Parts: sequence; structure tokens; C-alpha cells
Amino acid sequence: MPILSAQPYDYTLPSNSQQLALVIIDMQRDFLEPGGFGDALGNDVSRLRAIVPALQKLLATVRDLGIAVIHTQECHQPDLSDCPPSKQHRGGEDGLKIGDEGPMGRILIMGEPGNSIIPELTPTEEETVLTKPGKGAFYNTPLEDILESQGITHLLFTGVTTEVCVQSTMREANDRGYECLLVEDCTDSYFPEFKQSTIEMITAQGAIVGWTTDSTTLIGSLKENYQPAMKMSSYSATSATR
Ligand code: TIU
Repeated sequence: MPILSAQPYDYTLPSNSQQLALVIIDMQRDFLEPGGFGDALGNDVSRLRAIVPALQKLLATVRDLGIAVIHTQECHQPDLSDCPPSKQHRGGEDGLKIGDEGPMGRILIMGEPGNSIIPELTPTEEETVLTKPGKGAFYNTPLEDILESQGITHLLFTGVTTEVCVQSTMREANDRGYECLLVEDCTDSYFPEFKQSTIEMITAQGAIVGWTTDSTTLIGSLKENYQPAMKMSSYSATSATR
């Protein structure tokens, strides 16, 4: 089995790359751009952009190797039928609430411009895009069925924010028996100290929730252990359209 250097000790990758998925949590304009949900909650949203280059590199590697990619999007139906009042009413006193009209459309509503994944990480047609009403990606979604049907057992976690949606999803996955690895430089929080605490909480007690590593180590190990996916040659791609 391929071994990867990680905290609190080595992480074992599956021998078959088809058992692995990269999970990119909520890399949406709503969390990274002014005028979205993160901003409405009173956060400095600019600091989250720093992870984008490392995440792009990791995504490119994972795509080359034909590893599954799952993008999540936190959002609600336009009629807010999937948004509990307890969630809708939270936030600062003056800020826009979920469903209010903002500069990028209605805050955290499915299909609005501000709800989309940032252009640098636009999903391909083959990749799964999972909309979720909660912080954890397993709550009220088909994620568990999707992973089971594809035989996926190992999850690589990235995205925002570390201590909210990323950690919630990682804990849900850990309880369901998935081997979880958080990529430290591909996740961030509005609060640097919360990111650090999350890393410590996850890895404490002998990986009580899972492991952490950095994207350079992960990319090196993925390239070393897995073969690039077969790409259609230009000849066969052309003939397939005939
Ligand atoms: N507010 C905050 O830090 N996060 C969220 O509301 N959602 C996610 O983490 N995606």
C-alpha cells in the first residue's frame, strides 16, 4: 500500500486510485468575494483566496490521474424550504441574511451568481457537484450513496472554511468509516487560529478524526503511486464523434 508522510503519522493511500476522491468544499463566490454570505456575516473574505493556487495545482494533478473529484456548494432553494429559521436568522444584526438580495444576487441561494464556484476551480462535466443545505456535506444529500456506488474509501479534504464546513464534513465522513486526510495549504478559515486548532483537533489522539499533510507532499505521492488516466487520442476522439 502506498504511504504518504502526514500528521500525526503516515497516511496509507489505497492501492487503487479509484478508491480515492478529492473533496473540494464550498469554494464559492459567496465565501470568497465581497457582497456574499461570508461578507454578510462580518468576515474579511479576502484572506481565503491565498489557497487557490495550491488547490488549482492539486486539482490539475488529480484530474491527470483520473481520481474522482467532488465539489460541494452550500446553498438553499429559492423558497428557503430547506433552510431552518435558526440558520436564516443568524449572523450580525446589520448584515444581509440568507435569501436577501445582495450585489451578487440573493445570498446563499442556488443558481444565483454569488453562489457559483469560483472560475479558477470550475468543475468539469465528469466531476460531481453536490449542493448541500447544511455545513456537513452528508446531511440531506446523496453523498454517502455516491461514494458507496463508486467504491470510494479514502477522502482528501480541501476548501473553506476549515473549522465550519470542512471540519463538519470530515467528522461526518470519519463516523461513516472513510479514511480522511486534510490538505493544510488547500483549506482556510476567516480565523487563522481556528484553522490551526482544527488541524490539532483532527490529528490529536492518534488521528481521532483523520490526518493532515501539505499539497506538495500529497502531489508527489499521488504522482509516484498512480498512473495518469488514459486519454483519448485525437484520432479516437474524432472517430467517436462520427
Ligand atoms: N461562516 C463560515 O465560516 N462558513 C460557512 O458558513 N460555510 C462553510 O464553511 N462553507
